[in-house]
Amino acid sequence: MAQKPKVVVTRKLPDPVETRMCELFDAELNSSDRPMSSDELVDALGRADVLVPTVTDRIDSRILSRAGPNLRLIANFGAGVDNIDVATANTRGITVTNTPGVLTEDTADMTMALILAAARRVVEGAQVVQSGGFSGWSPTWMLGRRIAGKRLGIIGMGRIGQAVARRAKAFGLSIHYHNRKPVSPRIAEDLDATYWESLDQLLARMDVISVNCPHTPATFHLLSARRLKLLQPHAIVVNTARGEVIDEPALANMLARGEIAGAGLDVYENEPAINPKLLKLPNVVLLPHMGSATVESRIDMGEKVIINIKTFMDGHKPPDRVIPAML
Ligand code: 8YV
Repeated sequence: MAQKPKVVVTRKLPDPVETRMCELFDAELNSSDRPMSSDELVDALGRADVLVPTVTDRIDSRILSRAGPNLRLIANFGAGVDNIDVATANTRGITVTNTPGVLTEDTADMTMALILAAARRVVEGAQVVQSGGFSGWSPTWMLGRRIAGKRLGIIGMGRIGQAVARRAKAFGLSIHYHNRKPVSPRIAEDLDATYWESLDQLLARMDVISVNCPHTPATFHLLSARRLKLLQPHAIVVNTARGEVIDEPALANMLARGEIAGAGLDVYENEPAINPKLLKLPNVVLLPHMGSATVESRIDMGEKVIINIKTFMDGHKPPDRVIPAML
């Protein structure tokens, strides 16, 4: 029997995924789940045929320049690959794969949860009750804002953006979006969606903004201080994509000054660090990067990783190969 490939997994993955990996590969697991330092990553790249990193591992050109001769595949556990310098990897003959599709619905659910939580003060209300502060109902207490009938501007109309649009439409929001190009006429009609080529125009007109695009050099600080200023004062900003898409200090300042009404954030510019100003604000709902955090998503992501490794090692094109031009 041919020797099994050495697969180094940087973080603890769900048990069924790890078990299957041990059956198929010479898998090196990380039961402690402690993130690897960059020196440890360099070591891992030196001994692996395949590396399975996550969003918490930064595989940049410096680290890739130290990769061993056997490293042929980086099978990312995650859809976003902004943690990996894909172009450099490819130049060095290393293929990169990701796990698209399987976390779409869960991430879209979390986006709706944040829209609702921010608009209807869900977390604030829960905190009042749990701290023993609920002294009775009042007609003018804890008033939020209705979402039905409002305009939602989705930035990035890929799989997740469209899944958000489907849900939001059912909640009575009207769908607007900005994307590199319009979606197909059939999808636009199904979603009753309005395309804005100009992001500035979209921002100035929306009640709720949802960021659903990947982080690439082109989307870094897409919501810059200048663009955030275009938002209406009652607007809510939700981000379940990547923190780097928004200028986080500018957002925090505007929220603190009441220049926009609220925000629901699952991701941050310098994770796990969060702008300290945000932590003190009453008008934000802050989650710890939980968009795909369901048992189902994480197992499906692991299965995708396994399929990508297995197909690649069997000499075929892996289904989820990332090509830099796609980014
Ligand atoms: C994952 C994500 O938890 O897949 C992604 O791009 O942002 C998350 O949902 C994370 O990336 C796992 O590496």
